[in-house]
Amino acid sequence: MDKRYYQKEAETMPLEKLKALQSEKLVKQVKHVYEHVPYYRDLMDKKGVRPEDIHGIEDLSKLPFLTKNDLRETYPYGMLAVPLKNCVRIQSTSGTTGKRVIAYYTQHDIDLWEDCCARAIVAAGGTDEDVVQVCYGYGLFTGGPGLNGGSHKVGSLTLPMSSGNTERQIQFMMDLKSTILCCTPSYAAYLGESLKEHGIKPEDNFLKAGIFGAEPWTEEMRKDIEKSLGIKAYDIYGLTETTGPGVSFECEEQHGMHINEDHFVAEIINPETGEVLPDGEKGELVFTSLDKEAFPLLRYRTRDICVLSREKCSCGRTFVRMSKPMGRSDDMLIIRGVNVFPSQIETVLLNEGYTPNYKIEVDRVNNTDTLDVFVELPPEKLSDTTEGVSALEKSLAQAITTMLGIRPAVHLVSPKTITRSEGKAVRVTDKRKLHD
Ligand code: DLL
Repeated sequence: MDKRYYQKEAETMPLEKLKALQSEKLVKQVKHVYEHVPYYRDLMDKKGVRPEDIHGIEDLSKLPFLTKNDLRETYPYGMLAVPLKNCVRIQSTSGTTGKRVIAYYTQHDIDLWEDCCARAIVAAGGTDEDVVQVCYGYGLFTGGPGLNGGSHKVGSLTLPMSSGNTERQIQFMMDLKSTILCCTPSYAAYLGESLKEHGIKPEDNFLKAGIFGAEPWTEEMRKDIEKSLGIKAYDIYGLTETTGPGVSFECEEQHGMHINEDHFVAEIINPETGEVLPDGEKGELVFTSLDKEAFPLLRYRTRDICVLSREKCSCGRTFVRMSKPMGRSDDMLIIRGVNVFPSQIETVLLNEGYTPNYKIEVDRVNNTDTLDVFVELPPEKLSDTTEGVSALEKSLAQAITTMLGIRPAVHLVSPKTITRSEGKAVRVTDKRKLHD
């Protein structure tokens, strides 16, 4: 067996064969959904498209889109495509942006999801010799269960730690010699910080790799985590609606995340018009799940903005690569008319030598938008004069202005005063929305 892949035949499939496979699966899937999900059948009928019109993936764009709103409208059972008795599990979104979405799984669906996570672990160098510490949350969130299942499939020793309890995380990490860490990048950064406080140097732990995702993170943050933990940090992407983590993952090349295209078809669309864009153009990512039985969403709009690339990858995988999501079309801030992604601010902070412990606050005062950035003063920048601090604030505000084109108010706060996150970090408060 080639240890670089978990399922080599699928992962390195020639493009033509892949397209034929996707087409065959799509035709079946559309029929399955049309017959079993009255809500989607209505959408198709309204668009004047019938299952017989779909001959292959070249016909994908004839199908209607689905959005999170559709899932809320059909809550809780309206999107189910198999009898409830065939389902063995539910998972759910965190509901931070509204009512929770429930995803259903048959055993077949769980197996394919865990295969996707196993592919991600193997791509990060995981084998049955590894000790995989999973500190994504367990429960309704897909992070813990997904990576847990993937790690089992690889045959690694799995530590189902869940999130939080940092003292215990460190104790198990050191005592059981964990080699692969799975958690959100913000928690990985916090673990790095905590290890340092315990006097544990990066070379003292046994970790070799980390598989981090579930929230946006920048290349600067990757470097920061790699340094503090002494590892190679890999990105993993996914969403509850499509199964969970593992829809795409990074290989050793780390030039985008390979989408598991034997199970999911990816499209990039213009979020305003819905028009399908060619590879290489930036837009909203849309997924069609080809194999899922219970909750098989067709043309689901993720709201994540990214770019797809079919450039050949040196790892041998043929699956298309997606860039790191550059933000979500629904979390992009428009401040004084300027489009701002929180990740742009994070890039500046880390480039200027600050830690990823920051908060962004947007408000509207006297009809003008305000942008406040709160960031911890790293101990090495501590100055005992207020002039010293305000000079640092001014220079950081200037660097952010250069990046964004609008001027923020920067507030340097004492180390350790910004709450650390154990799961997905919530860094932005838009008070303008609270006033509505
Ligand atoms: O966050 C699934 C997951 C768990 C992915 C563990 C990776 C690791 P949801 O809670 O449904 O599912 O949130 C999905 O999170 O649409 C993206 O906006 C964001 N997201 C997920 N992975 C990444 C990533 C899980 N690697 C939403 N980079 C998605 C940036 C990510 N954003």
